[in-house]
Amino acid sequence: MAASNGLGSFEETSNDDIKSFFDSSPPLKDAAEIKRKLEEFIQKKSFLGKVVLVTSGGTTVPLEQRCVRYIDNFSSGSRGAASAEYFLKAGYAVVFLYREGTYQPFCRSLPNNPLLECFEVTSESNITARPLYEKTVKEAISNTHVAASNGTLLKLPFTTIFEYLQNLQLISSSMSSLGSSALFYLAAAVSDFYVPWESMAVHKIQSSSGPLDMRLAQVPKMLSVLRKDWAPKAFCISFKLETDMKILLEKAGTALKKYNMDMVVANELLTRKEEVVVVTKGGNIVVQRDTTRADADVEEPLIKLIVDKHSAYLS
Ligand code: PAZ
Repeated sequence: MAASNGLGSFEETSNDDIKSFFDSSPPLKDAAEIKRKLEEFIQKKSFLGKVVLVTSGGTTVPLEQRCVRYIDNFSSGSRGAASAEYFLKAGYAVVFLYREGTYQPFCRSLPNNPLLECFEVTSESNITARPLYEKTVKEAISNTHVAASNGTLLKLPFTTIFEYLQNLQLISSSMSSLGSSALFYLAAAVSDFYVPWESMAVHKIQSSSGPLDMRLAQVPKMLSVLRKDWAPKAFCISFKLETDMKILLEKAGTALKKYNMDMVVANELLTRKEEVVVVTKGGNIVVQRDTTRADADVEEPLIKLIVDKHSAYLS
């Protein structure tokens, strides 16, 4: 399945396409509660400064309404989690819209099962971090606590393409009140194709019916409506992932113009942790990881660049 911020190829998406996508989607669970949390978060933050939406991880496309099988989009969530950390350090409030089960801010260097691997029972009433993980665990706990007590990190999970886009719409319209202080950093890998809910099998598809022949519809291009209607004044950054370097910059450049983005971050699958190219109307900027430091992330210079550009945009 192709992945490209819901961009796919570059045909126009009409408001009718968008409306019919949302009308036919299964209702978002807890939508009222998500809206309430967002409003509380944004109202508080709007007095203090800048708010960024970081999207992270891949969306699934269910094949059955009572879903047993689905198509997935590649993304570990490492980019989004690392970026959220650097935005928090730069003083932003962060709405972190993430795929359930993917990397989380401040916990990227912990093993998958931190409780069992990082801690040991030292006496009947004591559990302590094992020496190997002590520093990482301390940092993870204190950074998470700082974000929680400052109220600067709001985490919202998604799994399916329907949940992702419904959340994106809710968050964008809540953030539109922030005007140009709002930053959209759309690093999630979003399905380009999906099975519309009303034409989806209800129950598990049976192999006894023979080979599976399935037609996928195109996901409407939400970036254009986000830019035009949902958050017209915000600073918008989308991502472009390709595996063929020859087409990467051209596709990123097309997305920049077509969706009127402020930046498109272009990355190639195998080198994405080392280097990205930030495509802007003023030219391309290559951003690389500091290779003299083993634990340096490419997100560190990337977020610094974005924070500077967003400040310039605000002033
Ligand atoms: O999540 P991760 O760190 O494994 O990978 C990040 C990424 C490649 C998914 C992201 O940088 C990206 O390019 N997202 C947009 C993908 C796309 O839809 O083109």
